[in-house]
Amino acid sequence: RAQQGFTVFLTGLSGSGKSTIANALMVKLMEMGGRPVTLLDGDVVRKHLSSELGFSKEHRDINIKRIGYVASEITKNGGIAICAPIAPYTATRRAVREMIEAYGAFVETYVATTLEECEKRDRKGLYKLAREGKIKEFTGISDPYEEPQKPELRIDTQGTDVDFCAQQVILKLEQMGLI
Ligand code: GGZ
Repeated sequence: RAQQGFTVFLTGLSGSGKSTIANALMVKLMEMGGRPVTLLDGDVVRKHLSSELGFSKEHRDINIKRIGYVASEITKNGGIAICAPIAPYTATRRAVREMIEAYGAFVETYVATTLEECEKRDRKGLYKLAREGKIKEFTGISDPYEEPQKPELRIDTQGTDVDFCAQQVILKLEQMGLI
């Protein structure tokens, strides 16, 4: 029997490491072979699927539900979807979970890098701009991030490398019988 599809949904602050972990995870899953793997990264989705949207709660929710819909179609067809948006709202994450669990497994993975650490790294300089008020509604600074209370997996990135973080997802997928 063909294995069921599943979605790995990485959520966390800007600069928490979601994209980096998502890319490393994609490589590992592709190396295992056999099944198509689709990456739905935050900024790529915003460019191609949600280019008209901003960062109000309403627009973020539309963005996340679009990602959820695409991931649910991939999951339905037995594929693997990796999503990496901020997805700051618990209720919206739950709605996406329900969409996907109709067809396969939803593996919510909280990339739990603290705001302090993200701001210290500030790889793209966005936190500085947000502090200066030059970016409005910036998650963690002037907009909420509701921490996942019961994610399937929580990753602490501080003091660990990306390969080890991606490996934790692989282990969880094995434990859940998904790979
Ligand atoms: C949060 C913002 C904002 C605001 C631009 N708030 O680190 P990045 O740059 O590459 O990732 C962030 C990305 C967030 O888009 P998402 O689609 O993941 O967000 S959500 O799930 O809430 O819809 C950041 C950039 O866009 N960015 N303005 N105000 N992040």
